[in-house]
Amino acid sequence: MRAGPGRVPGPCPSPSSERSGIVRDSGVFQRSASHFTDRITADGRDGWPVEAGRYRLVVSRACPWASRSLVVRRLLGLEEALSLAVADPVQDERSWRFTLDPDDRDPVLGIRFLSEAYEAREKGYDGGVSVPAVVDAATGRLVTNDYQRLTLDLSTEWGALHREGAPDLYPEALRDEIDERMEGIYRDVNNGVYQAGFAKSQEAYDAAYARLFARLDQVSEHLAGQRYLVGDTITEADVRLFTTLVRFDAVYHGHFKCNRNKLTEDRVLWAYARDLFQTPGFGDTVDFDHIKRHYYVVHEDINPTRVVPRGPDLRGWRTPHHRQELGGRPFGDGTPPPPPPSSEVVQPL
Ligand SMILES: N[C@@H](CCC(=O)N[C@@H](CS)C(=O)NCC(=O)O)C(=O)O
Repeated sequence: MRAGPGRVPGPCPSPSSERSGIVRDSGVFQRSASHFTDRITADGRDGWPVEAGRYRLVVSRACPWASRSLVVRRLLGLEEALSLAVADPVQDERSWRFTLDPDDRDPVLGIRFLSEAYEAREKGYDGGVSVPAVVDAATGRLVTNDYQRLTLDLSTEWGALHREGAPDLYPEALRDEIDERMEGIYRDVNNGVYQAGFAKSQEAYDAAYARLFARLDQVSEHLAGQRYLVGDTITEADVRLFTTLVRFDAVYHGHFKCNRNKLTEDRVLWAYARDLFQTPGFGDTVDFDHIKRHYYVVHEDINPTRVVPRGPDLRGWRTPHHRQELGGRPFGDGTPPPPPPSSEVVQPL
């Protein structure tokens, strides 16, 4: 199924534009909905049954939406079942490309650009090409780019392939609370930083900035007394907050003008983010080099020189966080994941 209206079609946009959304007349950045919303499920009702080795997850380690799926895949131990393609953090006019691989081709899909999988799915497709994307390896066709649903399905539909000791990231009894938290965090924080960064009017920027820091203050207060966002274990809500916090000082604070304060200046959120970063499955998916190069090089309209800043100093991420004093059981009745496969190891800090 192809859902929702596509982005305004047209010639290949320049790499400097944010191609996953439009800026309205009011100057407000509006994110477009995912176009391909088929689901990979245990019963295969959309024609895509969960199957070990059948699909390829295409990500950029720079992208916060794709990084959710990187973390969840690690926590659930799906690395063998769902293989990984990592795109170059810097897109060109044909969007995401596999220039980190030998011969500039993804070795499994045999393609040079992710757009080829979109085209295989829909001939003449002229909408946005985004990560994360899941591709059917045998046919080379895109299955889904619905990042909101993808991680929830990895938790709830891929259960037969989870590792032993995998945590329950979306426990049934807590779903309402998790959904509610995630909704506010999505609107004001995950997407809020983009609305500040891509605002084309002072009013739009001011509004996004105000909502962002009001929400961060509220979340910080909440997390002062408990280790995780919902319940006493890591859930999907923590994954989604983490992927924005880990980028905050490196890109959002300067590049997106989210500069009331740095993450490191909020005692609670900084300790919370460090706690997760040091938890297996989180920090070992993060590549700050990819993150910085993507934002500062690709968004030419807000950083015309494309100069990538050297800072911030990242060594603080490894310092003690003391959050265990709040209790909490990170993996509930489960266990932490083992180290990533050698092919997926990211340069340590
Ligand atoms: N709105 C996107 C959400 C994911 C997303 O925005 N990914 C960004 C990277 S952080 C992307 O791939 N952008 C490429 C582009 O817009 O050309 C979608 O359509 O699914």
